[in-house]
Amino acid sequence: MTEFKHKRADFPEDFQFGVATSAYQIEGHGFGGAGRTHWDDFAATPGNVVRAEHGQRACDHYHMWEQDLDLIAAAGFDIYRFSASWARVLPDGRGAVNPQGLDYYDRLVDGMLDRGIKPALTLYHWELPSALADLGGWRNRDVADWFADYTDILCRRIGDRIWSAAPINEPWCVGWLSHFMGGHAPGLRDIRATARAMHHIGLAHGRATQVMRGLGMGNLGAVCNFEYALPLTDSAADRKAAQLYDGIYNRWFVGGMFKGDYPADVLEGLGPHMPEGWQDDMATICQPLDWLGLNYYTCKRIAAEPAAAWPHLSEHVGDLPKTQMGWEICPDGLSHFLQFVGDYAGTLPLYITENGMANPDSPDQPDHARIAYLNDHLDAAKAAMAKGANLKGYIIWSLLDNYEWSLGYEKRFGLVHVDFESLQRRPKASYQALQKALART
Ligand code: GCO
Repeated sequence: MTEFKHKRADFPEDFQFGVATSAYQIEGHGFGGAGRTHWDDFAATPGNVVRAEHGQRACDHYHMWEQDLDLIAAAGFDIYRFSASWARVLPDGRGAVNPQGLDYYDRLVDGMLDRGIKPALTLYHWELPSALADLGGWRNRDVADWFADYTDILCRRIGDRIWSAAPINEPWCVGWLSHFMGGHAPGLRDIRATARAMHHIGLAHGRATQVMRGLGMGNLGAVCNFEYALPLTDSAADRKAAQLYDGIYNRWFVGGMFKGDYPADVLEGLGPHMPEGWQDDMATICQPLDWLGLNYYTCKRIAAEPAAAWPHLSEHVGDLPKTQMGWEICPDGLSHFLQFVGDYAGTLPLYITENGMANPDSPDQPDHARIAYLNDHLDAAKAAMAKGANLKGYIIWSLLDNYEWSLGYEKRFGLVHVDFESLQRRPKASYQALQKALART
């Protein structure tokens, strides 16, 4: 497939398109006085990251940002969803500010506005300052205050020009993937740490939201990731296991943030490990929000494992065609979640804040698979809109090939190819197809 089936004109007038990136994955953390992060520590530990790759140089967006913003503008995107690095602003996570860091985000935001691009800020996309990790990181309740202070310092500088803001990207990854599964920094496999992190993330979200409201910022939301949980077989046990997986992955954070309540099935397992008095925090976690962002990539097949420890389940991959990540391509899940989140977000505007695929792209090979993937997911989005989902925008992960965390630089998610030796950027066929589809006629 070489063309997009969908055109801008096929969507409502106020529907917007965008691209997303994150700080540690593209900026080059070795530049500009940024402090050490727990991702630098995680990557420096054998076995955590493919080839021990890290984000010290990444795409060198720190120096090449003008060129990258030009690419966003030239494609016709309305929104750029970017993140700021806590350790670039506050190298030790609190205390001394790095003025170069604030200057950098200031330039970046002005650069977006100069090009007619709306800045959609995420405050935390996973690079916790190492100095805070030393103090327990997300396990320490104080993280909510540290995060509120960082939010205040950054947003006093750039908040007046931000179009939208969300505190924490993909709470499930920050909590469960990083503290229960050990797949992301800090690489823990510990249920007590998990329960605490999963609660303190919500608290930090709530506190940061209060700070931004206090500064007069509007259009504040949350960005959660959702994975479509399907039972491996039709047995009652597998169906129950899939439901619990759904609770942990898809219902815990929106439950806290939109209802001030955690799902009972998940509390059965996490409850005994929660910090004392957690119930008193629910009002802070549940702040009024202006929108909900959904990051969606794939489905998972879940089987019951009665002999294993809670949550007594195992994860499997089914037979659908797969991306370079080995993730099944399952657009049905996207329509499902666009309906499902209505139970939490009501009639608030929804944004797909991430969707996209990794593909083994080379500059001379058109990425037709990505065009098909995006087309199919836009089909699913439109189906949900036809059923009433209040979807207002579609943001693609990602602008550039970048640092795919524990999988290093091998998995290419970009609309633009990056040669990690020369750092040369080359728009892929998907970029060109989107440029045509987004043109205002
Ligand atoms: C995410 C992430 C990105 C990943 C992408 C692909 O929010 O999950 O924001 O950092 O690179 O999802 O795995």
